[in-house]
Amino acid sequence: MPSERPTFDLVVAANRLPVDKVVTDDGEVEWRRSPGGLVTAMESVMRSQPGAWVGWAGDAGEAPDPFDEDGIHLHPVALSADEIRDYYEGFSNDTLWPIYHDVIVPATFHREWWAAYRAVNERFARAIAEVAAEGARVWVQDYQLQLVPMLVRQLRPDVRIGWFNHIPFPPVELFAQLPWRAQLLEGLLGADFLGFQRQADARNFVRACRQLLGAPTKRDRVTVEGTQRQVRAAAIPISVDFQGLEQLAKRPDVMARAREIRESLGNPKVLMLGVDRLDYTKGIRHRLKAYEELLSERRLGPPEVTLVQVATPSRERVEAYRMLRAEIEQTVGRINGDLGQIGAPAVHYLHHSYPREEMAALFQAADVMLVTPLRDGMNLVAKEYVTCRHDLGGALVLSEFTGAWHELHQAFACNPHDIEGLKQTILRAINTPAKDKQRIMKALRRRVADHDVQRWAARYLAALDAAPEQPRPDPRGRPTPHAEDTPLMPSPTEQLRAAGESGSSRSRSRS
Ligand code: GDG
Repeated sequence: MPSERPTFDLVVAANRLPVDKVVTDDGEVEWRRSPGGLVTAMESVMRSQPGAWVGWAGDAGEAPDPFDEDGIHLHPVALSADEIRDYYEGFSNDTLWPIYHDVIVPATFHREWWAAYRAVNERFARAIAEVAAEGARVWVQDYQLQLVPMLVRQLRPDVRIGWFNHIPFPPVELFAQLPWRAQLLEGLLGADFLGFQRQADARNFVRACRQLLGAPTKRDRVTVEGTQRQVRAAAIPISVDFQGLEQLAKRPDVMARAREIRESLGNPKVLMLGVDRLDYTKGIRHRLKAYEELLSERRLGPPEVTLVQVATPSRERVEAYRMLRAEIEQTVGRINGDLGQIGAPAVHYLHHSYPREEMAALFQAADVMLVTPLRDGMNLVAKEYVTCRHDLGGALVLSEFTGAWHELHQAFACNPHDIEGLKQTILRAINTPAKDKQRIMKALRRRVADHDVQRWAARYLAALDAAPEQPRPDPRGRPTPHAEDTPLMPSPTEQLRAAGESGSSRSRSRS
């Protein structure tokens, strides 16, 4: 058991630490808290008990020494430039991301990417084992760290392990394409509790365990064969910091900025807004197509109507993202060329990231918010929009393929694949009488206010604590056998033993 280092009763592990490195003018290194919902949720939990956060600090090469920031102990994990390419951009974002999002673009499989994913997951597990106190709660985040639950269990059978998936979990028919499907499932089954955005995601996971591992399942539980261990998989949808964001949106300078934005756009009758990471899952192309058709059919048109599309730069070293960017920018150019007017472009396209204040002002300025993903774990933008509309103005067009839609049923629902239907929904969102839209907005806001991110974190940890006491694995760390079939690939235990063999795996690679 470690050592002179401090240990913690709550350990969060995520691909990234919740801070960004900033080098000041005089060359000093500072760490600035990145303002995500997860950090806010953790702040609320870590206020009552000190906690540690294990994650990558964002630069290639050696990791900085552990440090404390605003009451959280930050424990950086190193990634080499090759690992950023193979584990992060490769396996996480070009293998898992497309498979988990309905294969909107084809997934790429490379055995050396898998080897890097395994090696990095193992490094995370060791770092967690180092900072976790006896009997600690370990909360692992997201698809980049799916082997971590089992690896931590092997190193530290005394801790309680949870994992939360921020993105969808795919139907077994898609998941089964992964050459490493069995290892991923076994990695996750190292947890005591697995949290998902939707019930359908949890069900997909349970079904994958039954069909691909032959594991016995009952309702939301999977029994890990040979150990009698039971793992529960359930939906606990993530949310936003309702109070904090609403307060920001009520600030006089933010409200004044919202008015200024409308003025600078020529006070259009209808301002439509899209805010997304520039990702093929977000349905930006479908949104632009529907908008372009509405304009060319003269059912809408500038200067009365305009669209602001914020497309935050994302994963620009992955080919599918470079192609998407080129396509979106070409489409915006065509729409403006064909349908814009002098001083009144049809689309204001912004490939930037903005401060939170500006986002809150944009949300308040927009009459119609277009959230049209083809598949999205949750989509926090939808919840942020309604949070900012304390004036009960605005209308939310929301894709049925987002996790958010399962909570925000009153929104103007759309199927983004159905361009004709999407056009009708946009027109409905514009033309519904203000009184009815206010009633809808009130209901949406109530839902988000009652189910904010603090409640999400509290519910998650309560579910983790309530997970059944587990018979602990054989201390000799023997791999868990499959129920009926022989393992398709070595189990994580065997992978752990085989660590260091990545050279031979590289030579077997398909690429
Ligand atoms: C993953 C899942 C799930 C965007 N541009 C700017 C900016 N943003 C903020 C938004 C929002 C966040 O980024 C994006 O969150 P989403 O939920 O929409 O999408 P992903 O990034 O894909 O997140 C998703 C989420 O994890 C949480 O579980 O909902 O399904 O894919 O908060 O406001 N923020 C600022 N400037 C920008 O330019 N400040």
